[in-house]
Amino acid sequence: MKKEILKKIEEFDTIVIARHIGADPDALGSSLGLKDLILDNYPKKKVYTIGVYASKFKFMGKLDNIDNLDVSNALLFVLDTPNLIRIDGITNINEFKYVIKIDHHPTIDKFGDISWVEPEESSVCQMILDFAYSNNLKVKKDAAEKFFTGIVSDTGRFLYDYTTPKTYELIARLLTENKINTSDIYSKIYSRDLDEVRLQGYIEENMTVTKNGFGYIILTDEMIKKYGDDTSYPGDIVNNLNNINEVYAWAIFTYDVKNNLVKVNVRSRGPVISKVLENYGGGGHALASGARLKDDSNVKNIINDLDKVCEKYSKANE
Ligand SMILES: [Mn+2]
Repeated sequence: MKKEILKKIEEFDTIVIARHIGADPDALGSSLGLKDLILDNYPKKKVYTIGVYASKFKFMGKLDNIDNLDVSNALLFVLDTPNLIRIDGITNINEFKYVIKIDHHPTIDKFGDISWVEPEESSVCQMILDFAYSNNLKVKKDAAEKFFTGIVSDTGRFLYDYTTPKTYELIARLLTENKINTSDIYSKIYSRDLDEVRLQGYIEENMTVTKNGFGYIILTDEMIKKYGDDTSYPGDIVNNLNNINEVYAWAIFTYDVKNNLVKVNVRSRGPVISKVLENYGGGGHALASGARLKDDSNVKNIINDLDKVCEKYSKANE
């Protein structure tokens, strides 16, 4: 698989790299890092990384615009994205000559002329780094920093499931071969606005916890405005509510009035939650999922479904 993918990179002059909407450091690190990797090894290629991102991720690199690009002879990479509707910036992948999917989410849509999907890999950054080393490609500092950022972020600093000996081996080689300033990267990923920290305090104080071990909170537009008016905060905060004895799974529902939707961020330390979110047009990993609802009509249903999943889990583990 990794050899075949390299052959396709060598074959195509124009390469476009896409990833999921609501980009996180793994999505950005893998797409921007793959671009650096290709250009460092094949300087004559034309490579574009597309989509939009929140301003807090500007430090990861610049994105490209392909509005005026003829893609009929281009190779498209879709990274870190299990379903077609979540690809950022592309409505029809069939406009491209050849499509390669690389992902570590469980498959939702099968697509791609090549589909390299490994749900047990910690991150797509880890997969691309593995791809690079397996093919003896040069991994220079620019790419190395992006891969490091994505792996650190998707593993929660080597804390979550799927942080394996392979993760540490790849990181060890990366840090041996590249002088990268890891503390600078950590502070870029983990420095937070006071508003966000205070919003987390509000959530911790006011979250509802059911007798089945499901914790949730609904953030109104008023609350969002009170704490800095940034609807990307909950997506970050949700990762920090782990390891509470009374809570097996937890969710934050956020009214995003500007974009006319309700964002749902869910995490779990046991019960599989992704199936519930898939039923409402979302999805993700077994223990980390989300959805974007076009209105609030299903909020109660999602709360009930997730509570049931926790009930089942708590009964099985009593
Ligand atoms: Mn990822």
